[in-house]
Amino acid sequence: MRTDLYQGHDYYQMDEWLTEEHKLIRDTARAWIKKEVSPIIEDAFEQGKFPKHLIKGLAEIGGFGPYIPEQYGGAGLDQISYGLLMQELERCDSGLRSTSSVQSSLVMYPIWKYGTEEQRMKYLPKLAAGEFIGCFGLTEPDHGSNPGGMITNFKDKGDHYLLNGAKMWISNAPFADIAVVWAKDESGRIHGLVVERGMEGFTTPTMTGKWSLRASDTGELIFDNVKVPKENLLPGRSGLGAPLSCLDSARYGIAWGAIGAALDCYDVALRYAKERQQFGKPIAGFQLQQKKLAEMITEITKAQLLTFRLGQLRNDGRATSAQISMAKRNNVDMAIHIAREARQILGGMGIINEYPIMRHMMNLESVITYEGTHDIHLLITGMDITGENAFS
Ligand code: TGC
Ligand code: FAD
Repeated sequence: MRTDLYQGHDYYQMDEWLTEEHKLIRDTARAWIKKEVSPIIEDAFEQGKFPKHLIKGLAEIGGFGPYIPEQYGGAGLDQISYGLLMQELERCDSGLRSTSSVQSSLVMYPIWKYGTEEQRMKYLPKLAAGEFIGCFGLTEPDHGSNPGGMITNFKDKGDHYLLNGAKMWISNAPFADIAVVWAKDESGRIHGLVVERGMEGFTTPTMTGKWSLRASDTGELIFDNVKVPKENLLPGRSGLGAPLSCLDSARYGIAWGAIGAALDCYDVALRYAKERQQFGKPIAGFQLQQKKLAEMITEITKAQLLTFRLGQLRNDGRATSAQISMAKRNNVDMAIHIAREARQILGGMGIINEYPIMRHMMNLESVITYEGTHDIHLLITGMDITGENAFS
């Protein structure tokens, strides 16, 4: 088993912008990961299972609802803290960050923002403590990039709603206790509903065969005449903007997370290049390897600056959806390139699981697709700057 020697890289001294609390949150997460997760993550990835015994520890480091107010069990932290946590988690594995960001931004966030006080008190403290795991059902087999076309629907039956349809590619679905599901009412308007495991007609088959994000469980959500109590509808917001606003929060977390994956690849490649000797000297002494490493730290530093500024804007409530799209798209693409370059620096050793690089590379293929594909985020920027919609 490889010892996790990771140390952060801060080429532009951005740590000076962090508070003592930020550093404590980051360092606590890093220490927990090195002790509890790094030793088992390759195994979990190989087995294709999320290691559920980590849920308690994830809750303890603030991984579930870091910015949700303390009165609901969250940690009441700011957006930079949330970002730093996502960066540390994805530094280890994108699937680990997924579990945390889905729970925080796609399950707790909509219940907090659009739920009743009763719904908040019923679900949020349990989700924050990891006693409940949630999932978010937006994507359908025939509606991925275009969620507005969804066909999952519910009918008002007087004392309950009757829910029918199917969702696909849902992170955490196979073991989630609750699902925040987006479905159309009889007039075609989209609403969020909390569907609980055990409701008759609700099943969550596991999706198998993934070569990416293997340490995260992915499944379907099937609704076959599910009777959903009326009090499970989230009344605070309807329309496609409701789920998309949750995505803003999760995409912001991914922007930070992707930097974590890139930092890990860079860290491993830099250390390897200094140690590995060929032609009588360390390969770090060859210009071609230096070019790769120098470009990596340049791109990481640019992404760190972009994302830190985005965090400040989010703290002030001023970040736009289009700014978040730009950061998600740029950072994930940057991380994929760095993973590919880092793998080459390790030569043959780059392809085996003694090092994390191939795992990051495979994971990032999901990250560049979910929460809006690379293309969709470009079109969001395109529409923002031109005013022209090129989606349809
Ligand atoms: P469009 O007409 O542009 O917008 C419909 C309404 O929504 C509003 N809106 C937003 N509101 C809040 N936040 C945003 N980011 C918003 N973007 C748009 C918009 O103002 C409008 O409001 P109103 O009041 O006028 O009705 O919608 P469209 O149908 O043209 O679609 C736009 C598009 C393509 C950008 C959008 O649908 C999109 O982002 N597609 C990508 C789908 C996606 O990202 N799916 C993610 C599924 S969840 C997931 O992947 C989890 S992975 C988790 C993990 O494991 O980490
Ligand atoms: P499609 O929408 O079919 O896109 C296929 C290709 O066409 C892409 O390259 C896309 O960019 C391109 N394309 C589509 N529309 C346009 C256009 N207008 N112009 C130009 N190009 C276009 N969803 C959830 O709801 N909850 C989850 O928890 C969740 N977890 C996921 C976990 C994993 C591991 C994965 C892989 C996906 C997950 N998703 C989840 C689904 C994810 O959000 C979708 O896969 C994603 O939104 C893309 O949808 P799609 O796969 O149907 O691709």
